[in-house]
Amino acid sequence: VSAKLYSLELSHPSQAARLMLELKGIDHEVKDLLPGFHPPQLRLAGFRGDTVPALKINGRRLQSSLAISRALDEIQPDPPLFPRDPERRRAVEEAEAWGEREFQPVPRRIFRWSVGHSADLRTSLAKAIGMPAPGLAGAMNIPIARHFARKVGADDERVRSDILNLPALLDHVDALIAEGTIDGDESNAADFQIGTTARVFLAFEDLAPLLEGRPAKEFALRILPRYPGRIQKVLPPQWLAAAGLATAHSP
Ligand SMILES: N[C@@H](CCC(=O)N[C@@H](CS)C(=O)NCC(=O)O)C(=O)O
Repeated sequence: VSAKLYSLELSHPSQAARLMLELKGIDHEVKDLLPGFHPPQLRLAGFRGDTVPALKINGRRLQSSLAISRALDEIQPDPPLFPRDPERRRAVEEAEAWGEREFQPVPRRIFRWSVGHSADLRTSLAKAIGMPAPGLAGAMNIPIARHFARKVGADDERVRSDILNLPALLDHVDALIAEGTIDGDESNAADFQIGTTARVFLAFEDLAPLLEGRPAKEFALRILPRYPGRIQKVLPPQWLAAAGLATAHSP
């Protein structure tokens, strides 16, 4: 089996796909695309959609973390990403689907809103990917940053409510851990889908405190010990306070 994973370094579902390839022991190359220029790069590699993870494996082109988890189980059944017991399999599929549909988009919207609103963050991201003159590159990237925020509906109202709802989403992750659907002895597709998303929240300086003391935090760090990004404090203090987060302005 030879595999090439197209990824964005900070993309949590791309990290999930990489971890699943590692679990399967499938030899693979990871190609990190240039953020903002990834759609034409993916087109050139023969993919139809704009999103990563995208995987070339055995002559097939797969796009979306859900398609990748299933294909990997077909190509290399052991160790399985979905339990063989039908009832447990259904629980894992449901948790994975929830993770992809409800949980995964949240840090993406908050991240893209943040990039569109913070020159400091744009500069540090430009620096991290080795752009020359990062301050200038960061300033020129406002239209690109806002385009990608609009593409996922990351407007003020949506992001404010994402932050407000985050404790309820983390409650759901903790419940899935408590019932044993995720965070068991053998990692499954839902572990990678949900664990990588939970891990990204720890990289947001504003949001990490929401995970403090939760089983979701240990779980996220176990699934993805190192995440390459760090998102400094850029979110409006009123939005954070509404989600129960103390801010610098609180007593
Ligand atoms: N939900 C899909 C899509 C993932 C997705 O939206 N990935 C983001 C990066 S985290 C992306 O590639 N976005 C590109 C774009 O919006 O142009 C999956 O799980 O594969």
